[in-house]
This record gives sequence, structure tokens and C-alpha cells, in this order.
Amino acid sequence: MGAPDVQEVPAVTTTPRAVRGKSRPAAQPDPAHPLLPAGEQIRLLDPAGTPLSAHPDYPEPPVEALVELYRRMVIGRRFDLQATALTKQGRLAVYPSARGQEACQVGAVLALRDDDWVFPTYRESMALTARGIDPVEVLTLLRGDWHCGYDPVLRRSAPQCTPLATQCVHAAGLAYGEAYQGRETVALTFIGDGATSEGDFHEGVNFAAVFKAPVVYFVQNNRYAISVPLSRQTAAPSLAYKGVGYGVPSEQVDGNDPVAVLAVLTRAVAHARAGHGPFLVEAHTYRMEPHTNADDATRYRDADEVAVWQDRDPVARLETYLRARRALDDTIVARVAGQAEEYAADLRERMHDKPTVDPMTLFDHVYAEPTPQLAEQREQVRAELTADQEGAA
Ligand SMILES: Cc1ncc(C[n+]2csc(CCOP(=O)(O)OP(=O)(O)O)c2C)c(N)n1
Ligand SMILES: [Mg+2]
Repeated sequence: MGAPDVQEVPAVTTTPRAVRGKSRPAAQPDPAHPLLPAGEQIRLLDPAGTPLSAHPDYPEPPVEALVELYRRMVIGRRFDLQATALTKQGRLAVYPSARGQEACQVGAVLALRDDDWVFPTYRESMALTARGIDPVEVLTLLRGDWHCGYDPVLRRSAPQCTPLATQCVHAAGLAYGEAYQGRETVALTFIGDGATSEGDFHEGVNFAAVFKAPVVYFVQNNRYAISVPLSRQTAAPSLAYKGVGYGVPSEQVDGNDPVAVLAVLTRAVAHARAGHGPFLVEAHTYRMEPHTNADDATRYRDADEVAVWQDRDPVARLETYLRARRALDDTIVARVAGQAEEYAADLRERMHDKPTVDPMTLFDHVYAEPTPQLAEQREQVRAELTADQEGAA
């Protein structure tokens, strides 16, 4: 088969889906999927990129989708490296890297339709850029300029959440509301291993289960919550078992196997869209970088452990597989690398522009009607700024 050409990242389309009234049929359990996850991680490629036998429940995605997955993972990794470099140049306040988690970040985006919703955490800048959102808009939060640089409604992407697990509740509410209005929207929420210990995770999953809200809870188990290892987080055999108690079908997947991640998430999204309620996926992965640029990971993990995961690199794994299938060749690999360099250069260039931020906007959007205390504080800041300006004149 000839190597398919790479496509451009499509802009997120925001055409609202037809409202079908409130006549959506009552959700039925998905008879095809048990509550318990498989005893082993779902894996379709071995760590070297050699295909394993086909899985009856998780068919391999079409090769064109895998080439696009590869392309966005390569660009995503380059974006991530660039963002880390920007912290060193003082252009970004902080950056939580997702290097090593590319299969999860991009696989989740490709499993969704453009009019589905994502609920990201601070770790998901790569997923948001893979969705086609301008990287400068994505980095607005981490630059410290404003709470969110993109329009969440237009982009069908919630602002990145720093308070752990709160997005799990938001996703349940949005998905429930969408289903209530007869729309087929699915909400996918990212969550880390550590954050599955938070009450909001459990409340969100339980609400979604009881009210059959079409949410995919996507746990990226990267084995650490800052310095706290998984062994101090849970005694469960897999985080995917956390769905069972709430009646939510769950699965565990090798999060560094891009083919398996896309296959499992595609099924999870289809389950939610069909009206069967939420689905929980745990992806076993690893963050190759420290928690953020402000963290020193050598204080809590050793180089041997990192080296083991280096050998499971998701980008190299997919490249090996697609080359063997003759879906990638040197020309396409070079072209994708060129696109990634252009992407990074453009980001670098535009991040050099100094933002102009009005300190008075600090008080906007806190309450619909500002409280007397807030109004007083706002006037105090205004007076100080005016005095500064007069002093400088
Ligand atoms: C409610 C709350 N408690 C604590 C923190 C501080 N905190 C920020 S990130 C983090 C670790 C989260 O780990 P995990 O859920 O595994 O996600 P990861 O950072 O590994 O992607 C903690 C404890 C927070 N942001 N919010
Ligand atoms: Mg973690």
C-alpha cells in the first residue's frame, strides 16, 4: 500500500449538532462490555513496535488515522520541548511537560469528534494544541497572563484545571446537560493517577453513572503525583477498578502504545455516545520530565527507572510500526519533522511579544455582581495605579 500523505490539522469546527428534543431514549447497559477491566493492559503493539495479535474487542484504527496520530504526536512533542525551553527564557511562568505521554494526549483528541468536549488539566497543553487550538492561546494561562487564552465554548475545550479532579464534576454536568437537550456530545475528561484519590473524581464518576452522562474518564497513570509514587496512592490492582464500584465499565491500556490507546478510547467514546453512560480508561504511561520545570525529579526517582520507559517511547514505537506497514517513509518522516520545526519556530517568535495586561481585569468575572469588599479593593488598586502614574509623570 502507498504511503498516505499527511493532512493539515483541521480547525475545530463548532457547528452545533441538531437538537433532537428531549426524546433521547433511556440509556441501557452496554451488554458487550463487562464492568471489570481486562486483567492485563490492552496492547496492540509490543514496546518495539511489532504488532501483536488482533484484539476482538478493540479493532485497530484505520492506517490513515494512525499516520495522523503520528504526525500530531511528533508536532506535540516538539511543542512540548519548545514550551519547556520558554520557561528557561522567562517567557512562561511554569510548564508541566507531557513528554512520554504523547499517545494519550493525542490519542484522546483523535478519538473524539470536533464537536465533543474535552476537560483538560494543567498537563494537557499538548492535547489542546493537537485539537488545533493556537499554542499561544493555550499557553496564556501558564504564561500568567489570564485564566484561559482560548474561547472554551468555541473550542469545545474547558479551561485547564489546576485544582485536582474538579474537571471530573464539570464534565459530568456538561455531558448530562448535552444529553438532556438531546445532543450526542461526548465529554472526555483527563485526570491523573494522584487525582483519582480526590473526592471530586468519585463524585463526578458516580453522578455520571447514576444519570448516564456520556463522559469518558481518561486516567493518565504516569506513576507519580509530583513526588508521590503510585504505590502510596492506591492498593487497587489497577486504577481502572475504581469504576466498578460505581457501575462504570472500565478498561486498562498500555498508554505508550498509540494504536491501543486510540482503539480503546474509540470504543469508550462510542459507548458513551450510544447512551450507555460513562466509561473509565486507565492508561499506563510515564512522564519523562519532572512534574514541572520547578521540580527536581532526581530527588524521588532514579535514572534506571526513567531509562526503562525511554525504551517504551510511544513516538518511536508508532514510527517503527507504520514504517513496517509502508505507511511512513523517510520523505513523510522528514516532512512531519519540518512541520514540527515550523510550528516551534512560529511559537517561539510569537511568545517574544510582551503581553499587555491591565491589572484592573483581576477583578473581572469573579462575581456577576461584585461584592462591596471586592469593589473596595478594586478602587484601592485603581487609586494606587493612578498615584504611580502621576508619580512617574
Ligand atoms: C485540590 C488540589 N490539591 C493539591 C494540589 C497540588 N498538586 C498539583 S499537581 C499535583 C499532583 C497531581 O498528580 P496526578 O493527578 O497524578 O497528575 P500529574 O501531575 O501526574 O499529571 C498536586 C498534589 C492541587 N493542584 N489541587
Ligand atoms: Mg500522575
